[in-house]
Amino acid sequence: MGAALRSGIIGTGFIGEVHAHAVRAAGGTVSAVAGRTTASAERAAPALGALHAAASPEALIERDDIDVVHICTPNATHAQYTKLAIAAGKAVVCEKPLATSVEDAAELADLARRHRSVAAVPFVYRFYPAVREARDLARRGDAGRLWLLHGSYLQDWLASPQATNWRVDPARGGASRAFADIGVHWCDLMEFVTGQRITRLVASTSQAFPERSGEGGPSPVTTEDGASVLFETDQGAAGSVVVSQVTPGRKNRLWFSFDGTEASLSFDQEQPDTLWLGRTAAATRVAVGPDTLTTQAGRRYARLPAGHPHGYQDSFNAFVADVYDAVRGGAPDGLPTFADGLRAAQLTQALIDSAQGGGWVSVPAYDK
Ligand code: SOE
Repeated sequence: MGAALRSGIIGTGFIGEVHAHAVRAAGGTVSAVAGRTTASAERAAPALGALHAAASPEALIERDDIDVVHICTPNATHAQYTKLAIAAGKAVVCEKPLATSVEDAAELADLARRHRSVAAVPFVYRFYPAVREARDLARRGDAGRLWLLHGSYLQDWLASPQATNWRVDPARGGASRAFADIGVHWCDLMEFVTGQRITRLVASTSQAFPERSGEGGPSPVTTEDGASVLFETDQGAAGSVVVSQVTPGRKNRLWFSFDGTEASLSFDQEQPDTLWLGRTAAATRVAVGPDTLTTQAGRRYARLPAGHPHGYQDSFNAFVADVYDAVRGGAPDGLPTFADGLRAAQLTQALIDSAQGGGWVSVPAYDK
């Protein structure tokens, strides 16, 4: 274990605080935080445990007491800060979506590759022990040939026309909202667990509320509240996913069933310590905990003793711990990088093209 890594966090909202906790859990320090103004950074510094409030994101990136820059700002600003951070020789953790266009995401992935930067995107659901266990079982062939891949990712924090957020605005959040914000998590998890890649998709997007509260009264919304997607994979499987941010009562229900010829694997982020392994003749529940996990891959991320639930922050902590391991020269398995951020941007563009009348749309092959 080398000297404590020093981070800088750009962004003062909910997710910035989640990153700050994870940095400390990984043994790092938060040297500085930056927001839209010096005053917003000063207000956020105590909650983030940051030693300094930077005058601007640019000033934070230039500091020499920072090894890793965490970019936790509205989506449309990710590319500009990421470019500066890579050019300054920093490791980068950039929130998803990495960029609001495929071109920008491709440029960032290329830049990170050329600079050999540690450059990660928080697809943090990969860091649930039950998900690692599912991936290991799938890889070992325990479920047979996975032929039907389905699920949903449902939330309700936008389930009212009064509810609004910068993500609703395409200028700040990007042309896709529900899919770019949470649908990409589901697709990342599906590809990560099954090892299959989506080759083409057809999508329909919809809105529960075509108007939402704006500064001068109700204003039209162009981004989607929900999306329904059918897809095919490079290994001959078919699948579907429904994504929504207007499903009353569903807080953060990322759910999947990956069905094989021998067994089906099912996971629900709202009951994250349980991995369901279903068989025709007998059904088994595999509860997470050092004693009940069957694979090393799952056990590696089960940091809490049996019976203590693993939550969202625990997954974030595990993700950041692996990023910092990589910064120190390690090679943690399954770290989501800018290549995965680019993948998400390509899937999002395919969804937009399809929903705009494009029918079945091909998705480029994954480029590690
Ligand atoms: C809001 O929809 C949000 O915070 C997403 O931006 C995160 O990526 C997801 O993990 C939880 O919900």
